[in-house]
Amino acid sequence: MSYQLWYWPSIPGRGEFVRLFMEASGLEYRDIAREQDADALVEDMHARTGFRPFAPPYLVDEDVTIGQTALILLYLSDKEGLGSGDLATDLQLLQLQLDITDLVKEVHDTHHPIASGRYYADQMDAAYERAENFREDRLPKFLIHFDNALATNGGPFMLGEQFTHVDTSLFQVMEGLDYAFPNYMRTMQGSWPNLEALQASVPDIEGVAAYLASERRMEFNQDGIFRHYEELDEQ
Ligand SMILES: N[C@@H](CCC(=O)N[C@@H](CS)C(=O)NCC(=O)O)C(=O)O
Repeated sequence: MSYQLWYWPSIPGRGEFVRLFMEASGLEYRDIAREQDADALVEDMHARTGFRPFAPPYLVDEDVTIGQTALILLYLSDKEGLGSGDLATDLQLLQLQLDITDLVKEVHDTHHPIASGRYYADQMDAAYERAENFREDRLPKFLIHFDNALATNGGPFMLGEQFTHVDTSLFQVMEGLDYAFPNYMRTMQGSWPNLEALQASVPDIEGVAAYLASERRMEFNQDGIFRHYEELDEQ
């Protein structure tokens, strides 16, 4: 039985974190809003009752519907036997995935620091200040945190040789940062060697290699979470 993923069809966004893990793990899924359209997503989400998701992405597995990227990944990992096999370690992996959730929100807030619903052009001054603080303070703090965590089991992945949902997500984070902040990432190259090794290793996972070469893999774009604005990447 294949999973149903619901996410906005025009951006990689948070849906990409779910796609990457499913592709890496060889899980069958349908990307429903990409088969249909964004209206179908809105209609489906609002038709759901009970403890329904607040926002996409969400995953439907027969009569189970789960929202929140980190929880979707935990659900898949647990159900498919793709975790560590130890509760405490699996919760620590979830902890890292939630740290990624926080980082992704901060990336988004560099270009939309005041309101998600307003145009970038209407919040550029605040964005400039927010991005400067993000580059100088917040981003290195997050990346050092993940780099240190990767040293725990000798790499290239969090558990060593076995990849987890945290590794595919960190790959997407590094790719997204290269797209959004190319000057910064170039200047800082070598500062987080374990993350750089992970970024080089994830594309070698068989399912990921096939996915990255396929049309299913979406390019970053200026409507997504990771966006490139030169003025936000000044050094
Ligand atoms: N914490 C949630 C955030 C979900 C989220 O913000 N989804 C965005 C798209 S990436 C959305 O459509 N938000 C609509 C809203 O917040 O009203 C997660 O990690 O999945």
